[in-house]
Amino acid sequence: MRLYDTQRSGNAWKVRLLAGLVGVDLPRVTLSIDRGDLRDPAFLMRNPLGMVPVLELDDGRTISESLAILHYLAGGTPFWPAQTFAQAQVLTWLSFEQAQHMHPLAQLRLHLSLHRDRRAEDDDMVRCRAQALHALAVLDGQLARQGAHGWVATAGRPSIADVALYPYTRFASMGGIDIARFVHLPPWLARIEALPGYQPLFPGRPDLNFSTVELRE
Ligand SMILES: N[C@@H](CCC(=O)N[C@@H](CS)C(=O)NCC(=O)O)C(=O)O
Repeated sequence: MRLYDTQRSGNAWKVRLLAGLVGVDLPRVTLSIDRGDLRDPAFLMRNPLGMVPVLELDDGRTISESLAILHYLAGGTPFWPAQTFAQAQVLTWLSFEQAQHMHPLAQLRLHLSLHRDRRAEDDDMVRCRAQALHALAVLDGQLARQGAHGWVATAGRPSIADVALYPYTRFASMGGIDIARFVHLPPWLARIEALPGYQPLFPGRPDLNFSTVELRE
């Protein structure tokens, strides 16, 4: 099994994070968007959408979309609960992540920190900021309901909902959002970072979680 990713992809970070938490060794094939690797015909055979992450199984079959990969890797582990009701709760928050959370936070990080091709005052960035603040407020409210040491979907223990929501919440400051304005988010991020097997964005380098440059291979 191997993971196609890019160095700074938050969606691929979800997968590497879960692999670390469940103790799965996941070799990486790290591609570069700037080099055009995601438009390469060989990569498009693996994922016609031209996006990472992609998980390639040993028999050559592939799974794309971060949440589908998380579901695949979490099967049989506590990160995918056994009870149907708890599974439904997890799916609710995974759906929230894709529909409301990831996109505005990713756009802010991409344009204000990585590409630096927009100003915070630009209309689309103002819109993304409002959407991101709303999503973070919803997440903060959910964590408040789950109690002081609770997790997003399953109060008693972390699930793939926590894993999926972690990277782009962690990146919020790169989009100009001060996470400290939300009472419950910083301790939840710290709880995830204290889990055995936690993986930073760059292996062994938690100081590079907010890196704006690709490291040379
Ligand atoms: N819904 C997808 C989104 C994946 C996604 O946006 N991947 C980005 C990297 S984080 C990508 O591959 N972008 C390619 C491009 O911008 O050309 C998921 O959750 O996996």
